[in-house]
Amino acid sequence: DLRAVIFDVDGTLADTELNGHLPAFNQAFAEAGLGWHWSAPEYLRLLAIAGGKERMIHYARTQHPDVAARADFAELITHLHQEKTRHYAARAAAGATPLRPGIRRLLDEIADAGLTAAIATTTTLANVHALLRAQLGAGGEKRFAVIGAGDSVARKKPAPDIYQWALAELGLSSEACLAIEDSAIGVAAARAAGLPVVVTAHAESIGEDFSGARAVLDGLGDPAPAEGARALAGTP
Ligand code: XBP
Ligand code: MG
Repeated sequence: DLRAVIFDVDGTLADTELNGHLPAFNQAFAEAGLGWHWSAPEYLRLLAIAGGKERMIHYARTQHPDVAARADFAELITHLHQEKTRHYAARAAAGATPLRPGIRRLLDEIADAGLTAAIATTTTLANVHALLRAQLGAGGEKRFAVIGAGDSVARKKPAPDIYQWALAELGLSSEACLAIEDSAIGVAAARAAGLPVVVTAHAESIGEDFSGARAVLDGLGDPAPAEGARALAGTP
């Protein structure tokens, strides 16, 4: 029996990457005077590496080995990530990262059905708080019984760790839960933890390998008004 729905955040609950995370990274890079700048297509490729710190480390090692070899590289990454997180939170608080269509309704339906909502994300906890407060109000975080984020676990998606952490916190088995994800690495993480997964794809994730998912949808929004009206009228 289904008891809980566990949501990914970035790309699933909200459109956060191109309007939130990417400009926040670029702001941090510019302020540090590194001369780094990620274009949208390059960033979408870099999303294959989950986690902002991990993504910057991968980028430096492959594109700027001189920087990666610096004695203070670890401190540089920590500093860049702190600044990036500050910029992201400010953007989220200003409303730059809207919920995807249908999410508000789905959260209400989950609560009405007596089910539990939870979060399993690789992004930083402060980012989740900023997003939920801006989009769902002061009580936004309380709509999720458990929030597993960022460095709660050592290994980020596609490792199963954050889902296993959330299951342990919920005290539920994987069969009692459903994961909602938007990306191939998210599907891989949920499947590796034994959860059934539904994909809510979008323009940036369509075409990724979602094998193992129960269903691949192009969003969780309401049907178009005309379609809904036809369904109600019972006409084809
Ligand atoms: C998406 C991610 C994150 C963000 C960056 O996570 O890969 O790394 O892009 O966040 P998910 P941080 O879809 O699992 O929510 O910089 O805070 O790591
Ligand atoms: Mg995602």
